[in-house]
Amino acid sequence: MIVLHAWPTPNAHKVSIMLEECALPYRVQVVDITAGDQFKPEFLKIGPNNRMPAILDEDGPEGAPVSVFESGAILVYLAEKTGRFLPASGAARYAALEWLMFQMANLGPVCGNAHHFRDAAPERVPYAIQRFTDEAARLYGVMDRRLAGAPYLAGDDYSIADMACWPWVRVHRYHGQDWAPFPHVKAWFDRIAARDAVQRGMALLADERARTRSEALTEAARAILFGQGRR
Ligand SMILES: N[C@@H](CCC(=O)N[C@@H](CS)C(=O)NCC(=O)O)C(=O)O
Repeated sequence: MIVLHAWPTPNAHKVSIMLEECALPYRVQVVDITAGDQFKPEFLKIGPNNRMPAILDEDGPEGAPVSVFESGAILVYLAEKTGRFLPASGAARYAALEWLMFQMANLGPVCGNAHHFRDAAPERVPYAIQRFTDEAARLYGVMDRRLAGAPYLAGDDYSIADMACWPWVRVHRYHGQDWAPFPHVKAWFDRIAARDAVQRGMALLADERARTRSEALTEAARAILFGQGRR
């Protein structure tokens, strides 16, 4: 059994989608990041960066339990465990890893900051809003050009790279983006949205999802998530 430590945000949806795609048995352990669960010692043992998602696979390599944090690493782990959605070798493997890294190093951090400065920051900082919104637009453009020539980010086949990017693109409005300039991203988005496993993955803690919206955060949750000078 795999235990998915999660709260319903795009980084956790990547993993719930992959678990559903692979039909792996799993249960969800709630990490309410608005209440500070990410700082509890029992979570920090498997998620030392105090960020979810993290997984504990009770049946890891050689049958021993293993934990993995960082959503990109979790996707690679699950792909290698199941032999699915990441080619074992060759150019197609590196194409999938390229676009997975693109998400982890670019799309996620930039769009996260676009969302933060547009909707959550306690003060309006025009330079930051412009900087991250423009950079998000540039990254959507990079994906659009790629998807003009291929159905999926890694090429012909759906992969963990698509699962990493899709939940972020789903909330594009928070990044100050709309579909009009990115028709190939929109077509790709709709193709993936139609998958049954994606719909099941998006049901992760759906009742709690409204609380993750920045406009619905309480002052106490803001202090936990965005407290200045926290360690
Ligand atoms: N690079 C990490 C990012 C994870 C991340 O930023 N998680 C956020 C929610 S989306 C979190 O747990 N935040 C809690 C905090 O900052 O205290 C990953 O992809 O797993």
